[in-house]
Amino acid sequence: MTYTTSNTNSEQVRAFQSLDVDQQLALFWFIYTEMGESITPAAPGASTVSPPIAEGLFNQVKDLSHDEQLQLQRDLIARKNTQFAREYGAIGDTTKLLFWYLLAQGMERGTIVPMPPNYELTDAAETLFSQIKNLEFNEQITLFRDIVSPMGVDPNAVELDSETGL
Ligand code: 45D
Repeated sequence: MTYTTSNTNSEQVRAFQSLDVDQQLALFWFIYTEMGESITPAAPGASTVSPPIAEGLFNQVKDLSHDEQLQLQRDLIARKNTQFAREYGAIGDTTKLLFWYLLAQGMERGTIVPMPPNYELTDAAETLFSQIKNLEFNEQITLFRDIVSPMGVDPNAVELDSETGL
């Protein structure tokens, strides 16, 4: 099955991006816990996803300290120009989704920095969360792809960064 990228979710994408970085991470976590079992990464021949590439990126994160893991995720959302952000930016959208999914699973298993207990969403994030819960599964997938797609840095779309040399 293919999921086309469309503009129908663009309002929600904008709402997501207008949250501060930590709220984006927190909301994304709550979405994961909500979707839980409905995500089936093992779907045979699933679209254009590349599991080895997602796992390669995930393993890089797994080996970092918890503080570094959190910083790396914040940097991806903030599109900070790092080596990792460029690797992320070079992969396909569905593979990006799988990478985030692996991170969320790592949080459950304790290999990735967990959510602090009792962390609360702002009203804006809560509102968006309710809207997302009301979307059809396919609409949710499309929305998440549109959210994770522009994270990181597309290595083909930026000039050399004088600060980082990347
Ligand atoms: O201290 O076609 C805060 C595939 C506060 C298969 C924090 C798929 C401060 C192929 C920032 C909150 C499976 C790929 C800490 C399709 C603080 C295919 C930390 C579908 C510690 C369609 C917060 C895949 C953190 C799908 C660390 C639907 C938050 C995948 C981290 C969906 C949050 C994936 C994370 C989802 C959330 C992943 C990592 C919803 C990940 C969500």
